[in-house]
Amino acid sequence: MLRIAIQTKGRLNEQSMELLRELGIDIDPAKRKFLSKAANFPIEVLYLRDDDIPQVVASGTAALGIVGLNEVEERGCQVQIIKRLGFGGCRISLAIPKGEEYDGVEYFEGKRIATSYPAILSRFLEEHGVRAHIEVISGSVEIAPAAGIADAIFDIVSSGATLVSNGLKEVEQVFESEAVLIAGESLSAPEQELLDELLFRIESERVSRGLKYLLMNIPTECLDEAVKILPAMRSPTVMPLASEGWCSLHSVVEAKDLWSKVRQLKAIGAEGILVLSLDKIIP
Ligand code: PRT
Ligand code: ZN
Repeated sequence: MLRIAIQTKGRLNEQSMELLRELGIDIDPAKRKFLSKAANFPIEVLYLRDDDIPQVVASGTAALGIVGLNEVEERGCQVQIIKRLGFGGCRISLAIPKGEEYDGVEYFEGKRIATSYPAILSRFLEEHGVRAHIEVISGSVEIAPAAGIADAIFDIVSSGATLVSNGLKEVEQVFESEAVLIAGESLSAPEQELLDELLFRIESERVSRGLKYLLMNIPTECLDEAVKILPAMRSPTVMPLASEGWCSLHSVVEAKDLWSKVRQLKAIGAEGILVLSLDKIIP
């Protein structure tokens, strides 16, 4: 049994659950408990606050976790980063009141900076030889300058709207983050085997994303030209049609090339072109 820790609620919960669903793991959200077993895969989901996930994985209480890279970095836990998951993208930035002039990191010398990420911030300041006072605040960091608690903030930024609405401007982007799949440093052999199966499924999801399945009828005499337009995974599949001189051609194309391929295929006589979404490609 593989135990995976994910966020109970919050920004990463929905997409973490969605990822498990895409991998064919059936967790009934209606029957959600602190610990929920999947119906069709030897995995159980442990729901936690994101702050606790790196430690729980480092200690081996859960073999895997899905959490922001920012939390892993801040907590400095001994875990392996197995995969970047492509959601929950954000950055941690230094921001100051918008009316202030900024001419480099020396600006922060002697200043008070409010943050929930003191470890990442102090590393950055140290690297730049800047001495500042770090005020640790666990939430609503963006109001600290207006409240007189700090001169600047170091906080997560996504669209930047929160900074703007609090009269702040982003001056240094220090850390880029996204959701990551993490694992303990020493998985047992059965856990490693289940993780390999999950990674195999993640990879087929990734490969199939951005691809389209194309079917069309084409005059047999144009087949060679069509095959040149459509280099598929190996080569396109060709099947004869009942009507003489025509065949059916099946292939996979990258979504970004779809319309240019369709134009070229129509130009050589393709008809009845069907474009289908691909669910999975098993390499
Ligand atoms: O309750 P729990 O402790 O589990 O959750 P939490 O409140 O600590 O975290 P949560 O759910 O807010 O975020 C979880 C993770 O999502 C973070 O650790 C990041 O990895 C990631 N993430 C991605 C973000 C954002 N984008 C984000 N925009 N986390 C927080 N924000 C905040 C940001 O601080 C700002 O205040 O959202 C606000 C809006 O951002 P703008 O720039 O779009 O205005
Ligand atoms: Zn949290």
